[in-house]
Order: sequence, then C-alpha cells, then structure tokens
Amino acid sequence: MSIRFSDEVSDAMASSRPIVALESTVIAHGLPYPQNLETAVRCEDAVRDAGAIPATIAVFDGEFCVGSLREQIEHLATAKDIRKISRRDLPIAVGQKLTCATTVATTAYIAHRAGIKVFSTGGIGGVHRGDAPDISADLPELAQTPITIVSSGAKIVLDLPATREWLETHGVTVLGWQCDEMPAFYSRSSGLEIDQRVDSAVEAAAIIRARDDLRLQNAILVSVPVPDEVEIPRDELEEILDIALDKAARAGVKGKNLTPFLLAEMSAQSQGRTRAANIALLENNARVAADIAIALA
Ligand code: PSU
Ligand code: MN
Repeated sequence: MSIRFSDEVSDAMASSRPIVALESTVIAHGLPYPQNLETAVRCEDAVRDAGAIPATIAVFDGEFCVGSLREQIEHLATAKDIRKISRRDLPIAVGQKLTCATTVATTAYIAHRAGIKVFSTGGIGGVHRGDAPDISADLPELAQTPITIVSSGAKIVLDLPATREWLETHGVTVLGWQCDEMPAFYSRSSGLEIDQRVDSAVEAAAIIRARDDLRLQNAILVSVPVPDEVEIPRDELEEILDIALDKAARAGVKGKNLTPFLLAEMSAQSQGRTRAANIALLENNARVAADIAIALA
C-alpha cells in the first residue's frame, strides 16, 4: 500500500514526534464553504499550538495522503465532485485513481497503517434512527482498529442508545474526557454511560498503552463534550432534528447523503447555531487529541 506523507508529517515520524490524524469528510461534506476551509486550518493550528503535528488524511488521484497540503485542503473544501468514501469504497478509490474525502472509517484505516496512534473528529457515525437498518461503517472499523479516536460522541442525528450498545458489544472502550456521561455531539449530555472518566491526557495514555499491551485490536473512543458556551440544549435539539428527519424522509434522502443532509438542515433550522457548535467542538477535540498524542509519545 503506498502512502504519501507530507514533509511535515514525515519529519515528525522520523523524529518520533506526536502526530494527530484529522479526517476530510467533515471538510468536503460536513460543513459548507468557507467555514469548512477555515475549520480545517483551525484544527491543524490547534494541534500545532498544543505541540503536535497534524496529518489531514484524504485520497488524491487514488493515493492515500497523510498530511494534506494547503492546496489539497482548499480543493477538498471547494470542489463539488469529491467522493465520500467508507471502507467498501477503498478499492474503487485506488483502482480508479479517484480524489476522495475519508470518513472516520477510512481515516482510521489509513492512519493506523501509517503508524499514527491518535485521530480527532467531530462525531463518529453510528446506528441511524428509523426502521431500516443503516449502520455506519465507522462502527465495525472502530471494532477492528487499535487506534484512539477523539470525538464528541456520535452525531446527534443517530440512534445514540443503539450506537452506544453497539460499541459495548464490540469491545470499543468509551472514555469520558472530564465528564461522566457520553456527550451527544452538539449537547453535553445523553444519559448514556461511559466506561471510565479520565481527567488528564496522562490518565488516557495509561489506558491506551494497556490496550496495546493486552494486544486488543479495538479502538478507544475518548469522548469530549462540546464547549459549554456553544452547547445546544437537548430538548431544543430534538425539536430541530425531528423537522430535519421528516424532511429527509419526505425527500427520500438515504445512504451516505443522509448525515450531510441532516447536519445542513439542522444548521438552517437553528440559524447556524448547530454549525457554530460543530466548529467549536472540532477545534476543541483536535486540542485534546494533541495532548493525548503528546502523553503517548
Ligand atoms: N464529524 C463531524 N462532521 C462530519 C463527520 C464527522 O463533525 O460530517 C463525518 C465523519 O467523516 C463520519 C461521517 O465518518 O460523518 C459519518 O457518515 P455516515 O453516517 O454516512 O457513515
Ligand atoms: Mn449508512
């Protein structure tokens, strides 16, 4: 498998400096332009300011890139034809030399093979609401990839109790970063349990090292609540989400278009407040991920 590293990332690897992987679907499909570009740059800067090296992962012309360049990030943020890829799409992306944005599943896959231990995102995919079973490939990827992923739980558009059960069944350790319950993306509370609270990066690192010593192949999910000044209360969230879900059902939106559709609808319904929360949590998670990568290095 050929991976292209940016100079910044290959230097960091050569000198064993801490690295944080960042995903690209949030750039291409999770946020609109120009906030997507600004956020991608701010997440990278948050990692650098904390003392680690960011590696934004994407696929360009069929090549796995670990550490995207500024022009590449701009392309992801502006081009209309970027394919959102999950695990099933990897052979197509490489075989057909496509340019693609990587989801949590594919970012974790590439980051782990590149030797990166910590990966930051906004919210993982999970079990969708509704009767037809739609389970994000993010979940089975976390069940088989020994990486640490920092996120604000799973995205609120999902069936959070079912997602939490799935993680438990498949051996994914869920830590609460300075919190006692699993965050719910735009909201700090979900009523769902974490497996253990951790109050520092050193504490998280000890658990991550133990996972590796035990040769467990599952991810560790460090769940970080959205900063409280931008949090959206749960009852208010449920109201906007119901409207968005209803719109999606009536418009027949399914598959990989569903998550981006719901996020955009909720932002429209809330006058951009959900988007502001999303941006704040992405940046905050990148900072926490950097602290953990430093504690592990
Ligand atoms: N985090 C965000 N916004 C996003 C995502 C994460 O703050 O858009 C992306 C991730 O790439 C995740 C994907 O893997 O949404 C889940 O998509 P799906 O439900 O189709 O598997
Ligand atoms: Mn799906």
